[in-house]
Amino acid sequence: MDDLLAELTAVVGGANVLTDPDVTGGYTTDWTRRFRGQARCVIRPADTGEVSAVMRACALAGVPVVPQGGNTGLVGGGIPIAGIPAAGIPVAGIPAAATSMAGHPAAARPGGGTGLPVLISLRRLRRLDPVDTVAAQVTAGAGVSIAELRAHAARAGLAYGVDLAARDSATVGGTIATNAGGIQTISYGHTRAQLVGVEAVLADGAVISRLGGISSDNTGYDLAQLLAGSEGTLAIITAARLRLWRPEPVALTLLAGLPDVAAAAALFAQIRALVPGVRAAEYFEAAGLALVRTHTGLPAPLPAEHPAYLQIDITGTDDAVAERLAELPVLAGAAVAVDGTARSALWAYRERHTESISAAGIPHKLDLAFPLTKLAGFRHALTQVLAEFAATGIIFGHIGAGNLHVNVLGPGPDDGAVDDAVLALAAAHGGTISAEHGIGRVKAALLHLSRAPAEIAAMRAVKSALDPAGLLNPGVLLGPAR
Ligand code: FAD
Ligand code: 2HG
Ligand code: ZN
Repeated sequence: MDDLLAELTAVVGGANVLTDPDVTGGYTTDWTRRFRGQARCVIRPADTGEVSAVMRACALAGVPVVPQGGNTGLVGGGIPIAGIPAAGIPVAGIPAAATSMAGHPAAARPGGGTGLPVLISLRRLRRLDPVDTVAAQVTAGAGVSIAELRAHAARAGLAYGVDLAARDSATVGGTIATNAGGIQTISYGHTRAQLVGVEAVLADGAVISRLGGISSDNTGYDLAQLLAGSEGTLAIITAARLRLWRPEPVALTLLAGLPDVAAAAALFAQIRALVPGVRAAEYFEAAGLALVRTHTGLPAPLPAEHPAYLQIDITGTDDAVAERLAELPVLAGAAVAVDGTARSALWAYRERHTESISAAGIPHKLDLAFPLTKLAGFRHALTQVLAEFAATGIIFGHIGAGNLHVNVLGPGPDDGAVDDAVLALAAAHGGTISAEHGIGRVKAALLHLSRAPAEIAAMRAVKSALDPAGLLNPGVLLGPAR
């Protein structure tokens, strides 16, 4: 056993230092199976003190650290790479030397420590304090899942603003690190909008803590906001003070069949103008619905088939909402669900897209957003680009937030050409290359498509200030200097 391993074992106990590849494989392969890495070991600390001691030991040894929560991330950000990514990420079935990061240029990086990284799993940080119903806040450990957090808030009559299909595994820490969005962002915003404060461990092991719950706190830089979307590159989040909401219940869910994304965006705008409480607005297409039905055995949601679908959750009283929606003839053939069971049944068509796509192959996942007026132009051009790669596109997303998740099946997992082409197309159409999943390792070399050189330089300066040796999640977010 090397010195570092011995020291880490002394901190977390032998049972929480994992080295057996059969066990660590679940941590070093990502959810999509597209990215695979290698760790010196997986460390499972139980509390903030242990995380701090682990970071101190790794910093002294100059060994990089990859933080991981539920491992549901979709951009290779929580997967340790063999050494620094000089040879890129080994992808499914392909030796590291034969490939680079999803086909992008290998990301050489200054700093980053030496040797295989330590993967630090935060899942055991399971603190969950009683809900403060007056302030509508709660403190949760980084390892608490979003489903557990939502259930805890619901028992106190409140709601957590972020919800996503990965809710059973995705963690508080991981969703802050990626600034996760999900199905309710048009009502409550991304994860950063839920943050009152965080507790985190810096690269040298120092702990910063702001869990006091003072919502009027104007004392300088907001470090919690800095960590939202930092993807494990600036600090390890150990707990968070989170805002909760007193929501009006959803009155109905409707699913309408439409000719295309332009019609879906237009109908969303019409409904939003008619009824104040649009909680969620989601989009999917015939190809995705077909995969979901094949994978799940679900029946067709509507009597007729359509090229595109818009799904909407609306709050308010049933009668008032129904009266207003009756003004829209396009909704005549829509499915409407009012009770919880029927609503969940309708939501399954949208929520089961990700697993159904993975059942069909290893997808290239691209996660874009546009101003609503630009969605149709991009969608039209995308068909042409995908045809050039003989690829199948499964397109769906949180249309209310201008988001389209483009999943591409066909090209091999190591072939990044289609990724590059779709991301460049998105940028050319005024879109962003990440709506909610983040940049991770797979898009690090392409950050310039969405961020100006001065912005990237400012981000690098922040990174260098907080992590001068480049030990935290090397290769993620800030790719090679250009
Ligand atoms: P991980 O995957 O473990 O890590 C993600 C990133 O955060 C990595 O860079 C990692 O290093 C870093 N990290 C993790 N924990 C910490 C910590 N404590 N401190 C510092 N850094 C940390 N995303 C959305 O935004 N919206 C969706 O609707 C959505 N739906 C999904 C549905 C499915 C079925 C799946 C599989 C994924 C979905 N995702 C969605 C993506 C994913 O769930 C989110 O990115 C989520 O935030 C990841 O959380 P995690 O705990 O699994 O983090
Ligand atoms: C969703 O909105 C998730 O369902 C996953 O963000 C998207 O699988 C995807 O590409
Ligand atoms: Zn999403």
